[in-house]
Amino acid sequence: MRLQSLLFFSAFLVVGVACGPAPVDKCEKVTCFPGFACNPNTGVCDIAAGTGGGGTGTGGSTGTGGGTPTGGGEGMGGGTAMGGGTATGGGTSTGGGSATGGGGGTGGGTATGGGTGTGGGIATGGGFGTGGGTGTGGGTATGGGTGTGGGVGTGGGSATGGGTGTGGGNGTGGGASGLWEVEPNDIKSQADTSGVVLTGAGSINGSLSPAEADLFKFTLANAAVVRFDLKSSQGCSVIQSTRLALLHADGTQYIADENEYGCLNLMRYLGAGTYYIALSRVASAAVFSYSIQLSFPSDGGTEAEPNDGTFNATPLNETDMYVSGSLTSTDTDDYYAFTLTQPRTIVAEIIEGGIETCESLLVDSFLQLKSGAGLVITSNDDGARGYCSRIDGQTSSSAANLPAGTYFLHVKSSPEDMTSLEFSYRLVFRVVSP
Ligand SMILES: [Ca+2]
Ligand SMILES: [Ca+2]
Ligand SMILES: [Ca+2]
Ligand SMILES: [Ca+2]
Repeated sequence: MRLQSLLFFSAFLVVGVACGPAPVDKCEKVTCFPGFACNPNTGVCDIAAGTGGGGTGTGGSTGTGGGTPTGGGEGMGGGTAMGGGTATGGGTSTGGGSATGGGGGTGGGTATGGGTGTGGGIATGGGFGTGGGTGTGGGTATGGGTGTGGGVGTGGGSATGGGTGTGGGNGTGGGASGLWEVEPNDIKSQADTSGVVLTGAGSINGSLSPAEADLFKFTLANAAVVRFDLKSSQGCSVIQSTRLALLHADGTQYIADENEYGCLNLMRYLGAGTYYIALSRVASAAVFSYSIQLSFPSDGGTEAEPNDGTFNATPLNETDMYVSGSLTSTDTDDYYAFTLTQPRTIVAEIIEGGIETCESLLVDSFLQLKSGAGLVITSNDDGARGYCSRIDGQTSSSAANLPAGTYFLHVKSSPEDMTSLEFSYRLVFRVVSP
């Protein structure tokens, strides 16, 4: 009964509009802020979720790497999508990253990492979407970048409130910094055909579900210390039961780190060549989006002996660097000094310096962080790979947010180990934000 009344009433309205005087465009002299659209019936600027919208996205721009290009269109009622990202529909998406949903959420929402979308996005390849909306888009990024990424199609825009953007751009790189995984990439041969190859500092973004693995080819032109950091824009707590491994060119495992909980990192001095980075699950756990960042601490040369006390410590003058050193039966203490000009968190790690590796257990270091007065702040014996040491202010408060001042890192052999007193090592030192 009620439905019938409603239908009748609606029909009446349609007829009434069709036969009445031409509607006045109250928006004729109205200029709205980006992301808002003028309602021709009221002349009021409103977030564009509602009707009409209109506008055809200017999309289709080609964005590279993270892109600046404006794609996705700036349709009336739509937002602005920059890069490989997303979504009109009311939001603003920068670099394929985050689209803040505008008007009511259709086509807006949050696109994490250039990958996905709200707006109904499906993330093949990156991020994941929250929110609702309809349509395919909001920035469904295949690979976060190439191709359909960022919203070719109805995404990011169709529907109410947004323009009909065919846009979103073709940005390679998906907007967020770095590359995006291309599935399938569960085994080495798939990693080869995916075309994703890391060649230097940068990052690779993707998402990992319980039943798969993600492999990436990595080539190194010159020998270097390479650091692989596995993080998530959702925070370290979402990274559970995960293994980060580095494989040889033949697919056999080189080194690995795994966790029950938290961000992961691997650091190794590597010769030039081809490797694979492999991310997999050691137990079933929820899907998470991730970024593996590759960085290269700079080569700070060799320790300056004698450096057996705080008074003659070898200086560490850079914020991401390594120094090569060695311990012998007659040189049992190596001191390094660094100065913080403002409160900072530090990470210091011992890795192999010669043919003997951390995993061989023949590099059994002991590392201490000391105050300017030479007092021990914190110590570590085997916190890194094998018997190598790591002091990590990112996971331990003792090396976090250190006040400005001078500090020392004291390297010696483990007091627990009477067999591995002599070894070469690299001390990798990094200053991070508090
Ligand atoms: Ca995979
Ligand atoms: Ca030494
Ligand atoms: Ca020394
Ligand atoms: Ca040790």
